[in-house]
Amino acid sequence: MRWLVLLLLAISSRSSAHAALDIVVPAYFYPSAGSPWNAMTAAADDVPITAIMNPGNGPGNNVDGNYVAAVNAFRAAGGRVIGYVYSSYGSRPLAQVTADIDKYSTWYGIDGIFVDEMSNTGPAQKLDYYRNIYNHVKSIDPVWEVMGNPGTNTLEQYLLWPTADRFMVHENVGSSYPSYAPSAWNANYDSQQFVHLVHTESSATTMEEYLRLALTRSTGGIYITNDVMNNPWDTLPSYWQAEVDAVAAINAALLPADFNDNGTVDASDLNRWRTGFGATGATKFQGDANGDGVVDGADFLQWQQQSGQTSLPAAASASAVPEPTTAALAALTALAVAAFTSRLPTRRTRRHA
Ligand SMILES: [Ca+2]
Ligand SMILES: [Ca+2]
Ligand SMILES: [Ca+2]
Repeated sequence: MRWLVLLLLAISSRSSAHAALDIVVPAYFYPSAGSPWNAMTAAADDVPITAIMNPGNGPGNNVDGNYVAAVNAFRAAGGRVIGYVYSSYGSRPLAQVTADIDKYSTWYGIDGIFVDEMSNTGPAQKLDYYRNIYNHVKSIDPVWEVMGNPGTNTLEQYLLWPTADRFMVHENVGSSYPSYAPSAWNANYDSQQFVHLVHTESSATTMEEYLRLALTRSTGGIYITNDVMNNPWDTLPSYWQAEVDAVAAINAALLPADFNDNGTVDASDLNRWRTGFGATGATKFQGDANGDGVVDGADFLQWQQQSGQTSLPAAASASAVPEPTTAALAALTALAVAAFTSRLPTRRTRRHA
């Protein structure tokens, strides 16, 4: 009867565990009075925002009190800040990169490091170079994030080595975004590990379409701006508030049982739950819908309740994974229930051991 208890518990303790979209802002603007840092701070309790601070093509020569104040206010409001360093595609001396990282660590209370100009090819020495940067950041604080920016698709080895926690795999003009195709391997990982930047997109309507499109493209981090080259990152977009509101609306509609974050709850999500069944310390990507870190029957129940639902308007979901037939879904459900119930005794034994 324990399975029944588990299911009843699941019904009573349903909560949301969204892999929410995170707005990743290259915040390459000085925090003077009335700067865009204020608008970011005002939005930081509405949506997840990661701001990349960049005082002077890196941390600059001295700690800057205006940056301290802006960063602290933004983080107090819920925002996250990572510090910009450049790597010249692996040719900048490693000691210079780590010295910049150490300055951020000494001068500012932040959440990690953004490594710009990341190479996206071999040989292994390149991967080692970036792994050394990664290890240096983690030696300062294991919870500090490393975001790498190849600016375009990259090799899976960069993720596996590892060289970064998140990868910026699109940085280009708005007109190129519809035809962009992420590397196929991205879909095998948590969408939160990938970030897309789009600049030179003048239309707020198109911006909203691209946000929904991004959801179907294995990305959890996004930023769209109407600012243009040569520096599209020294202002916030004129439609900033509309972008914040649109991301907040998308996040509110995200389905906890959409384990692969493609906007639709279907058989592919159930497969992910089956693979992850029994896992602890698990993420949504592994099948944990209710955010308790365990993949179990409670999460299956959420999948069942949300099956067939989509978090995307019709236009954007048209390109999503095809719907499985009802019969296929029923068969998968039966398999899943069998897997679930047959493994319960093991779990019960473990609990009493
Ligand atoms: Ca500009
Ligand atoms: Ca899905
Ligand atoms: Ca769970």
